[in-house]
Amino acid sequence: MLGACVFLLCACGKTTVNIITPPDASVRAQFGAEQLKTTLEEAGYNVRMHTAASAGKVKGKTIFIHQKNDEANLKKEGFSIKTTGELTELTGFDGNGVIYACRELIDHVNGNKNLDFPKQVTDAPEMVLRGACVGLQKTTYLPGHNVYEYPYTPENFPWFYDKEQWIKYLDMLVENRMNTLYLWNGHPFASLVKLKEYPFALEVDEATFKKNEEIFSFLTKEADKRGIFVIQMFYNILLSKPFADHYGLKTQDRNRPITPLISDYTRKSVAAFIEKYPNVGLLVCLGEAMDTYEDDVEWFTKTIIPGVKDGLKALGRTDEPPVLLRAHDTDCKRVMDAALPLYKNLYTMHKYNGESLTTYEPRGPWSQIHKDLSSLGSIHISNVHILANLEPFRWGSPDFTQKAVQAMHDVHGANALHLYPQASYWDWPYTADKLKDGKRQYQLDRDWIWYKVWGRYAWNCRRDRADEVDYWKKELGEYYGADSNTAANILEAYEQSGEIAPKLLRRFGITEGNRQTLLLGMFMSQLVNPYKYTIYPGFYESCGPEGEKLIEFVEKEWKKQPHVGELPLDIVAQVIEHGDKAIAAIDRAAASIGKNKDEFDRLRNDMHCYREFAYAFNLKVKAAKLVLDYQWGKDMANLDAAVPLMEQSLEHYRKLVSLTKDAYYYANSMQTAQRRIPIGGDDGKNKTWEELLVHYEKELTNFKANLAMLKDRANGKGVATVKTIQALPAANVKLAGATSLVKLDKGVRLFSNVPGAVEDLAPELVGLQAFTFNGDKQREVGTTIEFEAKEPVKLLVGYFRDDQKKYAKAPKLETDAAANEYGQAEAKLTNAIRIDGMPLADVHAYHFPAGKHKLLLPKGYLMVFGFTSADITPRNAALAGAEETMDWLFY
Ligand code: ADA
Repeated sequence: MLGACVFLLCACGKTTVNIITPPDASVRAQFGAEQLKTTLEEAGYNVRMHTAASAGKVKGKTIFIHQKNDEANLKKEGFSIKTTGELTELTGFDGNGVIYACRELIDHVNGNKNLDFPKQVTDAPEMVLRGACVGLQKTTYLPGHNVYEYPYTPENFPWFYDKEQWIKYLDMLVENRMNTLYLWNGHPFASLVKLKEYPFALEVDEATFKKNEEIFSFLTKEADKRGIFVIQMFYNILLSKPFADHYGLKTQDRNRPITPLISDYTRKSVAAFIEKYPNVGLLVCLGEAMDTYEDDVEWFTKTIIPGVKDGLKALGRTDEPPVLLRAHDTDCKRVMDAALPLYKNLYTMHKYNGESLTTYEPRGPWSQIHKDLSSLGSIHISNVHILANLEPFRWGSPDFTQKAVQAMHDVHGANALHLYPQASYWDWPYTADKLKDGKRQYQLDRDWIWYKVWGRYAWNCRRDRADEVDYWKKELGEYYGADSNTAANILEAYEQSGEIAPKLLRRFGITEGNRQTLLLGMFMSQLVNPYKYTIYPGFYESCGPEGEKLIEFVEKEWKKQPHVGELPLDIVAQVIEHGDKAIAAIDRAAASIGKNKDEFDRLRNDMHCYREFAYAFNLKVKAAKLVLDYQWGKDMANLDAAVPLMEQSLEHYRKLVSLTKDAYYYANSMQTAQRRIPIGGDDGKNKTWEELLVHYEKELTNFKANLAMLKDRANGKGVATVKTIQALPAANVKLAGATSLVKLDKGVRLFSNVPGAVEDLAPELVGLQAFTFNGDKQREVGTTIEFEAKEPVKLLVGYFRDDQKKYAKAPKLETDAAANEYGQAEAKLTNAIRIDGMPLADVHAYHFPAGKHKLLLPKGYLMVFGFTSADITPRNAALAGAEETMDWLFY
């Protein structure tokens, strides 16, 4: 029978290729060989598989696979390929080395369509971990749940149970030489393990639990075969909902102390997980639901590590599987210093440019964090986190990526990569694209180039740029069935457009965090007074080259001071040029696309979107510059001149609306009140350009009206109305526990341990029932407010404007996704109260419905000014002095 087949195949004129594997080939080596076989067969060859023992004397083209870790010239995961005559020998240092050697030949067969394999190649990856993540997260919160809380169920994540899709994903990772897969979830344990001591903690039903066990083992087995290590990420301190309900606790509360119960539950969860899934690593986020660095150290050393050790002990293991520690929302170096004596195999991870992609020239305090961590000597992973400024358009600039990976090595000292999806992280596996047939597009299909660019440079970022251009032309030409010229144009479009969002965010943004969705645009008020929106500290210093914000630039112009670094007007000039070049290139390519035409049309549309966006932004920046000139020179002509620029900006924005209306469901995939810039994303609103247009039209109308009013005033016509500010009425609530209250006014003391009294305060606050505290006690145990309200109320909390450790930290969405849980993220009144000898303070309002409530506030000095039901108009109460800001012109 076999003879007959061989004869038949030979009769069809197929060339035969022999693949010889070692008799004791590892699972990975076998997998590599199988993949090679499939590729050769698909390319029209007849493949015969042999083992070294049974091969005998084979004739013709032969690929001999070896796995040897004693070859002097080979490194971990490395390989060599040697071809002499008809014989090509592949030698992998380990299983992964064999897989990658096979992939090298696969790429050769696919790219060159021949068997002229390289005479001699030796290669190995630069980065030791190269991986991507998938979020078991959703665009909105589940009812009754908070951020990150998504049990693993077929209802929540149908795709998670789709084996075919996983195979496709894992194969994509292998194709890109990636060796790690991360799964992100708040608290995965209660979906994956049962605890004898806490059986009620399980948050999925029996049938789902079985499915989870099954799919987890499937996934880890298939991943392992491909040389991929699966790592489960989790946040702390999160409790399963049924566990929390059982004990009357919240699932997460940043300000609660560590208790023996929650520590024991978590320790047992971790132990059970390690015991049950010995091949799955853990990625630990010591936050966001945990407040102080002291707690972080304690939690990691006394709960997490003991949990891992308990699991290992139960298995009788003495080795230490890797445990990865995120630097997000903690002092990672401090935690590492405390943990390393207890557990050696620790890795660190930190965000590359925060939650956006902004630069390949990182610097400043965030680079220092990387340097401190990489100098510990353990493996340091660079995390290309949520790309908040790239959502939702296509992005794939090889040049930018290569330079970014070089910076990871050279500036940060990182030697591993963790990669988020390019867009739509919270909506995995789908993209935001609206397809003509009403189906959803898969990220894996659309964003192939995203994984390819990062995978390629994680392997080796020192490749020659000229060769790289050829390489990407070939890849793009292959994908779009296009000739080299056309492919060069597509590449040009990617590289030009790839600069737009990074440059604009780093020069004009409020934050790199997903608090901001850049590609929806920004308000004039945000351009002329960014400080009002709380620029995230460290962002400008870290996420781009040195330069000036628009507001600084204009000030220097007026003061005739020298400019430094990257300047805002240069940047907008550059981005419109990038936009023009991108569309010129993509339009040139359009006539010669042979394959994937629909996808090309979408890519082309994205390029046009980027260009309109750049134009709209440029004109707005120019208008904002004139408004800032008015701030300094009081020349009304500047304001007049801003109007047509804003109008023209809107024209481009309208084009953007029409380009996106039928192309995109949304811009941002995190569709919650956590998104604040350009405008709140509460209840999934304000996620399309069409929705934003209305707001941008309104800001122009407001501006025109305010300008008319200014002119009237200048002509002595309008009457300047001076609004008197009313005190907020105190709301009636029933307080639980012993509380000491005082009627708020000048001269009262709010801290029993501080001599200073209230020196000055915003009129809104006068007469409210403020609490008095002992600040030292607040530092030690935090502040708890328990009350019952008959109607919806706001609790007013004062945070000092000072980052010394003794003061409680105001809510910050960049490190605490729950920081707007009560609508408290932004200060309502800034510079609103001064106590003798203490810094000025801002007032945040925590909103509560009628009912009983218990609120834990962070540790450190803070003030509580009592309750009101009245609306509060946000404003700068200006106790620091009335700085003139121009944002009012747009309200
Ligand atoms: C911020 C961000 C979250 C998440 C988090 C993290 O809080 O808003 O969406 O990305 O960081 O885990 O880094």
